[in-house]
Amino acid sequence: MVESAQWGKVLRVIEKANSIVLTTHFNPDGDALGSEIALERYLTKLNKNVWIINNSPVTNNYKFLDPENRIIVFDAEKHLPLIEKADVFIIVDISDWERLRELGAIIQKSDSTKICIDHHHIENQFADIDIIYKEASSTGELIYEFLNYANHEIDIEIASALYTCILTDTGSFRFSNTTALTHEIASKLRSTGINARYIYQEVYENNSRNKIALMAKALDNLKYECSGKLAWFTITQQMFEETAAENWDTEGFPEIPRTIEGVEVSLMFTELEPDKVKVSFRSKGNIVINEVARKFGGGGHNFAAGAVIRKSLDKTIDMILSESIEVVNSYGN
Ligand SMILES: [Mn+2]
Repeated sequence: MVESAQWGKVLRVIEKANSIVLTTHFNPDGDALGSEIALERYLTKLNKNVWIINNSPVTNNYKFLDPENRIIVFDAEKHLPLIEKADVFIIVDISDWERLRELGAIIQKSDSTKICIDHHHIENQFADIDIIYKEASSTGELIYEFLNYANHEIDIEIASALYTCILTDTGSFRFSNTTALTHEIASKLRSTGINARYIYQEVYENNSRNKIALMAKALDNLKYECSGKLAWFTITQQMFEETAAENWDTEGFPEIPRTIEGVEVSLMFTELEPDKVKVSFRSKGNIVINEVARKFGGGGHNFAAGAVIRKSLDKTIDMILSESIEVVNSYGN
């Protein structure tokens, strides 16, 4: 649990603020969006002026979280005045200015107080107030803790948003970050009357045909190394073009090879641009893989990590694969 003195700092800053801007990483997932929506509802109840400004749009499967379209996509011309007026920035589910893109550079320069609430590893101080707790299943779990600390009622909307955070970041309570506390919080959220089945269907049974077409192409080139302990696949620019799928459609793909018998580690290489490749690392939980990600300028959790490499797809594969093969082969020796 986060020390209450830390939450006290956050609460004092919020109490004094008039205008608050919330943001999160590029291609926001369920945890990022649910955390933003929960905080937005809480801050609005406190009569604060709140804006959620993101770098990328809300994908179809998360639109149910934001029926009133409160989440806006950053447009420098329109939103710079809002950002300049903000007394406080709250950045959720990310503690890396790079992944906040253009918006990050602008916020970083601002003199207003920056608060970060996140569950990813950090090396150095990131914001003015960093609430970083790696043991939390999700940022949503931390927001839940904070709202309890602040004695704020968890209504059905907040509960639905926070439940979405936990559901998605734990892979529906399957990943190793799922703890007894995670279930306890999920249970408390459900007892507010949320429709958990509806949330599940919105998130997971709402895939576009383009996404499934891309998944088929991606899995068609799945390859194995290390006697089947390592599985990897690529998604090329050409595959995106052929299927008309978007970058964010790859959400959930890195987890697929990990479901295969005998696979300990999986790698997904996504060609974002001709010389820019995103590598997603996943581990079944026996082999720590975030050190490889960190070696190449990325980071993440022990068993789920990522890095962006500014090299060609082939060079990136060579580099990351040989390093990962070494890590996998040294396991159990
Ligand atoms: Mn998260």
